[in-house]
Amino acid sequence: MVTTEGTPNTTLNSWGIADFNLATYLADYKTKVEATLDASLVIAEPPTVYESMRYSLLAGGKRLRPILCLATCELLGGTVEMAMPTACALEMIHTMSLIHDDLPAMDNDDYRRGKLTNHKVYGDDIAILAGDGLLSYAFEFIARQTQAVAPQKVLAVIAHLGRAVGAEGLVGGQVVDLQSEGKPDVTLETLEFIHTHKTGALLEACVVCGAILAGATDTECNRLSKFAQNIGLAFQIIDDILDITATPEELGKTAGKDVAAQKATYPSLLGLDASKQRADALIAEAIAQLEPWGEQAIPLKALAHFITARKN
Ligand code: GRG
Repeated sequence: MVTTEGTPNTTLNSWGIADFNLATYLADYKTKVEATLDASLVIAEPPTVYESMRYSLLAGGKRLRPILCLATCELLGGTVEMAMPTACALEMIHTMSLIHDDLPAMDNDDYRRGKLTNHKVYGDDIAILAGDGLLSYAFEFIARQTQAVAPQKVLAVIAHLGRAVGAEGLVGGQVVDLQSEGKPDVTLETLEFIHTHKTGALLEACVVCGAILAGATDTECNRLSKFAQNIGLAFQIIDDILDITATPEELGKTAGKDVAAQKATYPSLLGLDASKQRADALIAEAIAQLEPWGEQAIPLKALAHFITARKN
C-alpha cells in the first residue's frame, strides 16, 4: 500500500502511483480478470452451449470494462476482490453483446477478436442461446459471488446494470442503430443517441458499479458517471475512426464495414480530423471530472487516454 502525499489517511491501490505504468497495469488486471472468467464457467450439460459461451468469453479482448470497474472501486477505497464478480459480469455482458451484434440478423460479421465469430463456429441458434446464457449468468454471478459488500449495494449494482443493458441502454441503442442503417439523413443527434446507448451505457455502468461497490456517495457517483459518459462516447468515436484507418489484422475483425453498410458515423458526418478532436475534447472533459481525487485517479486518467490512443 502507498499513501498519497497530502492525503495521509487515504490509501492507494497496490500500485505505487510514482511507478504507475499503464501497460503493466493493463496486463496485470487482464490476467486477474481472465483467470476469474476461466474459473467462472465450467462445461456442464448441455456441453455445446457452455463451449460456445467459453469460446467467446475467453477469446481475448482488451478487458477494458472489467478493468474500469476494478480501477474505480479501488479509487474509492474498495478492493479488487469486492469488485471482481461485477467486473467479470460486465465482461460476460459485453461478450454476449458482441456475439449477438455479429449475427447475420445484426451486423453480420465473420471475425471477432481475431477468431471466427461465435455463430460461424456454433451456428446462429447456439450463438443466440450462448449470448442469452452469458447475460443471465452475469447477474447470477454478481448475486452469488460478491463478498464483503452490503446486500443493498449489490442490489443497486444489479439494478444499475439491468437498466444499462436493457431498452434504456444497449438494446435501445442497437435498435436505433439498425433502424438508421442505409438512411442518408441520420443526424448527429441520432448518432449520439446510438453511441451513448449502444456503447456508452455499459462503459458508464462499469465505472458506476465499481463506485457503488466501494460505497461512493451520490456526488462521487455523479462525477464518475459524467467521466464515464464522456469516455464512452469518445470510445465509440475512436471505434468509428479505427473502422476506416486500421487494418483487419489490427482490429481482429473486418475493417471498413461502416462505409460498406452506409452507416452514419462520426467520420462520415464530421470528417476524420474533427472526429478525433471531438474524442480528445471528451477525454479532456472526462479527466476534469477526476480532479477531486488528484494523483489517486492516475489509473483512471491513464485508462481514459488509452481510449483515444488505442489501435484496436
Ligand atoms: C445487452 C441484452 C443485450 C443485447 C445486446 C447486440 C446488442 C444488444 C448491442 C450491441 C452492442 C455493441 C456490440 C456495441 C459496440 C461496442 C464496442 C465498441 C465494442 C468493441 O469493444 P472493445 O473494443 O472490444 O472493447 P474488445 O474485443 O477489446 O473487448
